[in-house]
Amino acid sequence: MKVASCQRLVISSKPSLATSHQKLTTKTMKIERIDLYHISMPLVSPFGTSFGMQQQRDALILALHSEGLIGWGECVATNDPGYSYETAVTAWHILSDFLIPTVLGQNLEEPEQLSGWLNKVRGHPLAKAALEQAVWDVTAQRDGLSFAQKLAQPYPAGPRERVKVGVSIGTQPSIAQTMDVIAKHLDEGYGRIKLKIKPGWDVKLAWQARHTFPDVPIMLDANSAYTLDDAVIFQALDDLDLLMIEQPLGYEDIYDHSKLRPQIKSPLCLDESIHSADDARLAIALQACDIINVKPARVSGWTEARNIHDLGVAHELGLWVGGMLETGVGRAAQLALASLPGFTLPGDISATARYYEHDIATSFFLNAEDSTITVPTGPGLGIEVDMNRLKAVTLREETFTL
Ligand code: OSB
Ligand code: MG
Repeated sequence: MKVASCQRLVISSKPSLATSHQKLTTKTMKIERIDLYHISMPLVSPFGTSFGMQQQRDALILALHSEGLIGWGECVATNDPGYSYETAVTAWHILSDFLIPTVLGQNLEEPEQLSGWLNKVRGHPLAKAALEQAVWDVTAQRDGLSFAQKLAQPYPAGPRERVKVGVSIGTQPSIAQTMDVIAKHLDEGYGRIKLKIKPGWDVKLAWQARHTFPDVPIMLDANSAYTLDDAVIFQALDDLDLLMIEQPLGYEDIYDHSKLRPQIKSPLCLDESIHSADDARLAIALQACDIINVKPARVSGWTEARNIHDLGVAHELGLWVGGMLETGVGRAAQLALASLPGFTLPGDISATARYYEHDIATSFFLNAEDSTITVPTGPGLGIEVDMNRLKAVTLREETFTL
């Protein structure tokens, strides 16, 4: 494919707090410059899943400059291709060599235009979503709206002010230690617990959690660690009154999930397998799930996430917003999505302190009385990026101009 060429230079900008809140009257916004940062941040505790253990969180942060405003995006592709085939390094390649050259110099009106510009690049939803987040942020700022208000424009009720959240707990060294971690998070005020499972770390764990915490909403996430032959394992969980079982089977599979679903009592949720509204339509047609975990990055961004929201509402699916251990930049945009009316189940959106000791942007806190986080109301994402901290955790940085 042919892509526009652009200037690339490595910059070092002066440390300052980046704010870009001003209302403009011009509708069309020229995309003038994009800064890309590959960051690496230590997690407060290691995060274990069926696909691996993570202690250090790599991500890309993107700053899009237009008409005196800055829109921020986070690419949640991580160190290794365990959750998705994308990594921070493949996303850097796709963004810097294809996506950014395609959008630089374009006249932006609304975020919905972006997918049309990017559709010559197949796949790579996590890379695309970083750019889309920045485009939603910058256009919301232009319109004098919060990200949530802009996203919620089609819905008469507008965005919710607070969204229900839970905590996702990685695999631990023992079941007893897992019970301690659950107790700690319940103490902090989290009202929904998600436990990561994998073969050999499932029925006993879930049984112990249910009996130790009889009234707590508990769900399990397998991250694709099982096959249809394991149906008996999921049947053994039938009487534990689980909120749901997330992505038990193949990471691209929809068909086998439709075969498993009628064999078990727990509601079935898809995460990895849903990359688009078309995938969601297929899952609905095959009755493969009761619930969808909507991660904007996995579906190329907020526009498609909202399409899936609308489809889910129309077909009475359960819906919630998933997480990828985001920094404050990504978390603000997750909260905006979760403020839409159809997201009625608690999201994997925890307080900053659950992930990072020192984040690169505004911290978020749990409202312990109702296990919610307050949706930012300032223009765009409504956060401040701490440029000193961003620079301190940056491994590689590049700026792209026309
Ligand atoms: O499957 O939902 C998942 C984190 C990284 C990759 C995949 C997943 C997760 C989580 C963490 O469960 C959710 C969070 O951000 O708290
Ligand atoms: Mg998941």
